[in-house]
Amino acid sequence: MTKRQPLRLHVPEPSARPGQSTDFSYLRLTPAGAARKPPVDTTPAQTADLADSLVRVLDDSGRAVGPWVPKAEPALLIRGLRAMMKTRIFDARMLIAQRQKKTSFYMQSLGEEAIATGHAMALEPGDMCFPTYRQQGLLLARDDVSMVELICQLMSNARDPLRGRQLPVMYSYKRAGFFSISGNLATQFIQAVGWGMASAIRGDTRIASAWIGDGATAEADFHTALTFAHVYRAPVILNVVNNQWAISTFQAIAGGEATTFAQRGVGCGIASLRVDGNDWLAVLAASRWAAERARGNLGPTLIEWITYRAGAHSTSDDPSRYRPADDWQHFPLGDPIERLKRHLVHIKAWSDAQHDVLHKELEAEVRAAQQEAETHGTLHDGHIPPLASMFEDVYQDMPSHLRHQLAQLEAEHNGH
Ligand SMILES: Cc1ncc(C[n+]2csc(CCOP(=O)(O)OP(=O)(O)O)c2C)c(N)n1
Ligand SMILES: [Mg+2]
Repeated sequence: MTKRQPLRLHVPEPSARPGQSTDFSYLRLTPAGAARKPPVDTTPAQTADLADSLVRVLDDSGRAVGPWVPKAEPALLIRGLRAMMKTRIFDARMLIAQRQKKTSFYMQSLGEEAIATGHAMALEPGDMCFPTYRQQGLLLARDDVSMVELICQLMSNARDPLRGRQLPVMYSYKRAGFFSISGNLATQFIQAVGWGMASAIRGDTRIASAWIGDGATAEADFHTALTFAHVYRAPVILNVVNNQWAISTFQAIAGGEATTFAQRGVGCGIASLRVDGNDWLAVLAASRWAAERARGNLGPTLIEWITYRAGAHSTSDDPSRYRPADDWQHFPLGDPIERLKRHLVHIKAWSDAQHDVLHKELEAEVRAAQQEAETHGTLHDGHIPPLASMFEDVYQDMPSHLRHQLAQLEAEHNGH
């Protein structure tokens, strides 16, 4: 009998653990300007090379190069810079608020701010995003929702618009095209495709934008969404934010090793791009390209955004336990804020002095919003919505058993 070697499985590992240094060559980067830009009516199969390379506009010196340079006035770029800085400052303050027990939980988008803020500026009012918990930049890039309202939810106070029924960071703003965040990962993808299909069935003109993380692509919902989006050419943008980590799990465990998440799209017959997510200009250009395809009945587009989750997964996580502490400093795609700033300085539309002034202005704006929100209470001081509010918003007409329980509650309270 031939002696065969025993079978074994391959278990992917990150290239470094705490105390070591990450070898980022696994990212297989291509230079800025190298990726071609196909016409919006390209066939999905013809995007195969773009699902493997990397769409980048900004080079290391801050120049915008290549076919993907978007048409954008400096004023729009400054709006983008402002939105990213505002998001970062907002996150930093809310992280401190959590440490002060003013809110129970927080999730930052540190290092990933370009993706949501750039994407927001490629969409139109009425389009619907189905975000995960790391796309607060979609809201902060536009002024439809005030920071005061967001902070009231974070602090679970008397003005919390969702009255304590969601995790603090899981906003819901239909009026701002921001679908209620669900903690059940990947549901966003099927919901977005369904919403986009409904928009087309009604003969509407609004498109959907779906959001998922690298880790959550391992969920079945991701694949189901791709099938429906492909079959019906649903007017949807399928965003995969590959920030290298899913809590303590490296992206290779979800299937990113030696292939890309963008290639999943091509395999399903969906036009797909792999894009530098820390390059605000590339984010704007790729998002516009995908939005134009969706709006023109040319079908869905999957975009894999390459970025790095610079902060902890959430306030309940300690990344120093599972990855090198200085990883972000070495991430080859850098800091999205610094990169856009460098570009603006390069085209002489911005200066260090202006940057400092804007930073101070935004800090004051966020601080003032927090102070106003705190006048309605924080988690710490127990200014929560009234107990009886848990009976509201469930049924249009409260059924008798709930009316009875509400009466009981009120009787008990009056008795105390
Ligand atoms: C269906 C489901 N499985 C597991 C979880 C627990 N969970 C919450 S966040 C998270 C990691 C997600 O990582 P990724 O999709 O890469 O997104 P990121 O946090 O990096 O933005 C996990 C496993 C969940 N909320 N829902
Ligand atoms: Mg992730």
